[in-house]
Amino acid sequence: MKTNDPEILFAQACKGDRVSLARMISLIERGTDEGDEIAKLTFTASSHSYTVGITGAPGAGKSTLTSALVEVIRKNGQDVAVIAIDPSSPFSGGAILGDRVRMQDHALDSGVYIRSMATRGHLGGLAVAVPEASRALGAVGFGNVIIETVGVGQVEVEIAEEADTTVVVVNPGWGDAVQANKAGLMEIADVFVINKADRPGVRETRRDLEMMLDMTALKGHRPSIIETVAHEKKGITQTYAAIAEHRSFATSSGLAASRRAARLEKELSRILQAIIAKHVAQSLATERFSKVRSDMTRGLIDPRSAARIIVENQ
Ligand SMILES: Nc1nc2c(ncn2[C@@H]2O[C@H](COP(=O)(O)OP(=O)(O)OP(=O)(O)O)[C@@H](O)[C@H]2O)c(=O)[nH]1
Ligand SMILES: [Mg+2]
Repeated sequence: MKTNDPEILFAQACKGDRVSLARMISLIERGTDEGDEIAKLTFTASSHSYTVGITGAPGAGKSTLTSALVEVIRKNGQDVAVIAIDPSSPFSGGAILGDRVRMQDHALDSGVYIRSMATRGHLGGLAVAVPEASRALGAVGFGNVIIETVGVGQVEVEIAEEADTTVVVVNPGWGDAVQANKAGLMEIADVFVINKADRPGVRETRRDLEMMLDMTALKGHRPSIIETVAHEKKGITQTYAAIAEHRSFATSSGLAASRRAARLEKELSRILQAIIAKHVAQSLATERFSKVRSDMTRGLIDPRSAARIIVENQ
């Protein structure tokens, strides 16, 4: 029986029903009323999950690394969910198909859940839908949630930043660290991974990263720099250890709690902005302000005065 009832879906998903879980995330993604209800229902139950953001340039090896990390987490006896962001940008370049292939290793494992997400009309977009989905996954029992997003574009970088621990993946070679810096990834990294360390230029990249870290105002924790060859599963336990080390620092120093609070504030602001934007669009579509608008287009009043009249007459 197909149901969109939030309480039933949540209860079923808690019992391990993947179809219900998938539907919960889809409802959140689409921003339906049921999705809002699910976000509400799962909010308080989600507090025990830990989120790790994995970001970096397209093709840096994020999915390969994620898949290898999933294996390590499973060996430690923990459950893990992965959200792969499929941006509606030209950078997604077949990523999802690639991810499916790479993630196939885990397809039959009941302790792993892999899901891609895209913008599907959620009010507030992915920057709100992803944390809601992530909390829903936490609420149904996933202690770890990994969010993979390409480190290009403001929304994607913001999503990666809003994890408890953010891993930035770069590749060896001249300029990659500099590119990461330009994309705004330097400030958000808690752990750096130089993946494809089987290629030349690792030493130079490490040096560039160290130099940039020396110049960056640190948030009390200098990010470790780990070298990996993800497709050969080299350096993965070290990466996991660096994440765990940051996690214990963040937890004991209060950083995790303050970041979570800041994240919720941002989410609130995004939701409010989206509501207001929708309200504005609806209000402009009515006849009520047609005179103000025609006065403006005829040059009788300026846009700022027109805006003030509209705001004051809401
Ligand atoms: N030589 C080498 N190739 C690697 C390594 N890790 C991953 N690759 C390859 O790099 C390519 C891209 O890997 P992905 O894991 O799909 O990279 P991604 O960052 O998830 O890519 P997008 O999601 O499309 O941005 C694949 O062909 C991988 O097999 C590595 O350590 N060394
Ligand atoms: Mg990928």
